[in-house]
Amino acid sequence: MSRNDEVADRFEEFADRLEATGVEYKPQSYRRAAENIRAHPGAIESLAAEGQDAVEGIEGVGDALSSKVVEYVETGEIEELEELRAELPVDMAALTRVEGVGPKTVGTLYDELGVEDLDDLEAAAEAERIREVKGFGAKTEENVLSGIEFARQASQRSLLGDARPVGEDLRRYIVGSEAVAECELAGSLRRWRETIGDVDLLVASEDPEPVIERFVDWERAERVIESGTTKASLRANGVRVDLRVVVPEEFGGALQYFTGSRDHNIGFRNRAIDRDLKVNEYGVFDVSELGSDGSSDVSDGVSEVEDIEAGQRVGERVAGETESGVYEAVGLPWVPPELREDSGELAAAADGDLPDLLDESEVRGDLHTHTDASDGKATIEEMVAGAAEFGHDYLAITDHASGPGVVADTGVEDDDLLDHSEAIHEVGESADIDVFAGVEANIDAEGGVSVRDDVLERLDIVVASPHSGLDGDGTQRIIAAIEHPEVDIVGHPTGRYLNQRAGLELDFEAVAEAAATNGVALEVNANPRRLDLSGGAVGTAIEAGATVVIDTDAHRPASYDLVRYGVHTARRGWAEADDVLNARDVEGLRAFLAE
Ligand code: DGT
Ligand code: CA
Ligand code: CA
Ligand code: ZN
Repeated sequence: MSRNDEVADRFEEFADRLEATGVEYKPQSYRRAAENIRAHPGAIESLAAEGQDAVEGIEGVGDALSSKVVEYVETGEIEELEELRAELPVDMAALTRVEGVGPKTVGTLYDELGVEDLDDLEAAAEAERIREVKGFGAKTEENVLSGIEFARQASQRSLLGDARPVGEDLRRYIVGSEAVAECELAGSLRRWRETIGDVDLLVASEDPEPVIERFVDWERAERVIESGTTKASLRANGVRVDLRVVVPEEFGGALQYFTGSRDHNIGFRNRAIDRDLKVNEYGVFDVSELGSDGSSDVSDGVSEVEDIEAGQRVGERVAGETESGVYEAVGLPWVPPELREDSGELAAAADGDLPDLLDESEVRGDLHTHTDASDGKATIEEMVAGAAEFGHDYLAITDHASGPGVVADTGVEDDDLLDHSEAIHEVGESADIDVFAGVEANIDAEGGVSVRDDVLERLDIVVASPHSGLDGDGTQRIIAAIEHPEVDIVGHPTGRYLNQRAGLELDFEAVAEAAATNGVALEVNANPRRLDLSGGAVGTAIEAGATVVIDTDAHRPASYDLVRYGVHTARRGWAEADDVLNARDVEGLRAFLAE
């Protein structure tokens, strides 16, 4: 997460807290400033260093807000926000994650019932005390009770899109130490899981002390949780980061171990045991000379932990310096981290059947993007130029049609879509890349598509997405949209928001079969709030013969680079370039659209 995002997050919290205490108008200006700071292409810390005037160059950031930006960048805190936090000591982020609970409700429930966190909220709902508060009823209690588990889980895990930049920034900072021989991200972050419990960072060094010192000195650390001789933990941007320092000859062993997943590692170790080898975080050891030592009880995680606590380096070391050496010692090719979820990857590796995974560089275009004709923040020209600069060969502009679930008044009316399409083609004619004009139509509750057929027919590309009524089983609804003759892509098929709402339940196999039959691509929406389809669903879709497409749903050019989150999500579903529509060249794309 960039510092822009960090400042924007603080402003959004500011807005929530103001709203909770009943302040009017001001919250909107904080939210608007937050949005513009997030979208600002330059680094906010450089502007802050130039002074308040420079910060005020960002639209919507006036005198009062620019001083808070400077204060935050200089001190890591905003005093007024700290005061608001003290005044209303609630876990705003967690509470507002419960569907139907907004900042205003949080403020009222704190005033009336002293609700500070999810446990308090649950207790109040169970005791039927919420219905006694003016403006609330039994329905609110019901919503709270059905939404609280989701919110609780969500509170414990960060979005990949928030955690990954923390890990990457920290890694760049840590390798600045001369004592660091190697440094890699490990854990779920290296596997690109959609949510992250904590960030794991691994360093190879002969001299851990200066590495630990540099780590705990990171200017963006909100708090150092612990600091030892070879391990330390800190919190940054709300995420816990665990650092471990190991000697270089054990780096590969440690990287394999701490990348996980736990289930992958258990399978891997069992395979090693069959070959009289012992695998632990220190490397691979030949224990064939040691008789029964330790090798009979390593098949479950518990005794494994005991092994490691005993610090066992038994037998003769046969691998440990590199991770590929560790796999090789057990008779396997290196397994890409995204596949390490115990979903058949070890058998595939043993049989030489690992997929040739899609690479970030193989994506040639973006087929779901917006401009300021709907709710985007940039013009057609800016979006096209941005795509060319990003390195894409083609771009589809698919502004929202008007309809339910679309921000009020931002959708393009049917009668205006063809004019818009003409304007897009006009820009396309003088561009270095191929530009397609389309629409993002809504899939209604019955699976109908919200734009007239005679309009859809004349567009280059039609994305249809669910935007409303996003609960319950949506299988028939999505299949109906897939069967619509003009639909090319189903956008964010479940409509989920990670950590916020689960979205539609879908029988992915049935959806994928319909998509394959009808020549419709299923989207992996790369926005880190969505990652929809998920990696698991991509796996099912590909298995059923469907084509997937990786789109950013960009509302501004800066969002094109979110595509990497979609690529790695697709890799978690074992996607190869052949499975992915926008890994095709423009001729291949045209052929698909013409089907
Ligand atoms: P997270 O942080 O919840 O998103 O998921 P991970 O996978 O990053 O898990 P974490 O941070 O607890 O540990 C990192 C890796 O270290 C994990 O994927 C596998 C390995 N590991 C940690 N503790 C154990 C254990 O008790 N047994 C086994 N077999 N592996 C472990
Ligand atoms: Ca972790
Ligand atoms: Ca960890
Ligand atoms: Zn969209």
